[in-house]
Amino acid sequence: MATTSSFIITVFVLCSIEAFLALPLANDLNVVIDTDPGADDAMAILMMLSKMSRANVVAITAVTGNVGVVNTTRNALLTLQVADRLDIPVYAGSDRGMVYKNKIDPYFGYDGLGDSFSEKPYYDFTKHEHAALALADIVKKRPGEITILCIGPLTNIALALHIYPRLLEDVKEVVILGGSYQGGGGTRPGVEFNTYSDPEASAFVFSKVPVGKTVTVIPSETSHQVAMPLDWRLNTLGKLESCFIEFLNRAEGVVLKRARVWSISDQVAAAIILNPAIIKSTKDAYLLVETCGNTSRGAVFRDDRHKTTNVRLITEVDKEGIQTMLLEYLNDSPKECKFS
Ligand SMILES: [Ca+2]
Repeated sequence: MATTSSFIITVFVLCSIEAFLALPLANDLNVVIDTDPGADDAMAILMMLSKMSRANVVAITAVTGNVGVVNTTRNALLTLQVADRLDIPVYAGSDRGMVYKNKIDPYFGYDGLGDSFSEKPYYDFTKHEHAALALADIVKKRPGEITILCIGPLTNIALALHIYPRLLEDVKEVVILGGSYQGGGGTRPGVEFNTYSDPEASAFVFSKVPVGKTVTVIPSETSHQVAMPLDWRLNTLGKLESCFIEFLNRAEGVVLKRARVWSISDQVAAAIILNPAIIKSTKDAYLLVETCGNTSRGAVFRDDRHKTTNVRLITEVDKEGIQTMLLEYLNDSPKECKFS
């Protein structure tokens, strides 16, 4: 009898373990990527779409940033094509900032992907829902389930907040690549590119974070800490036999020719979502965004006297951990390279 009971218990335990292991891990991380590709965005998107990834990418919403929204939308589609994931819906968003027209920066080339791809997937801008509407709709239908990865200016997020004011209450998490909190900047002294591109949008989003909740922010000081040797990008990561890398080597071509170190940013935001264990330190803070001023427009200020906090700043990440992730995630691409 004791043997029979032990057998039943053993079978029960094994079944429970098997059921636990069989849990659909992909479904615990449902992500909308709001993005302005941009070669660094393309790399972040491919990390999210790698077979190594635990994320289920629900949609991509494109915004004007690195280049205009016509290019960022088509670049998002081309990136999905490379990953063989054109099943993921793409929505084009704003072609300008909340108040002013963005200043485009051809850092990654005039088309955002090194001006090196002859074909890009077709997108009919007249037939698709606006990105802000799509964002509001997705979050509204799945309260508490959606993580938004924001790796461009926050125009679409601010517009979605206007349409659906409960957006930040109903998301699971928002991860924002943007701002600098110690004068780091990059675009101007103390001013980071994404907040510089649409300061009114960033100011609005930070001001609407519900009390008791925070959004996660990777400031430029943190991504600057993990800049990598150019030789590592060219001769280690760049030599992987992977369609992702073949695509990214061309997309980053303009930058890699002139760079002294390999700067990464959007990739850090993707990495902390995929593997939070690489976060080494954080600081809760209350952030404000300057929307005026000849030199300070787009600067972010930390208000230490404020009684509540609105952001969780990621202040340090594991550089070697990110290098390992880049090598593993970007090596895991489809066999057929679908770009020309
Ligand atoms: Ca970006």
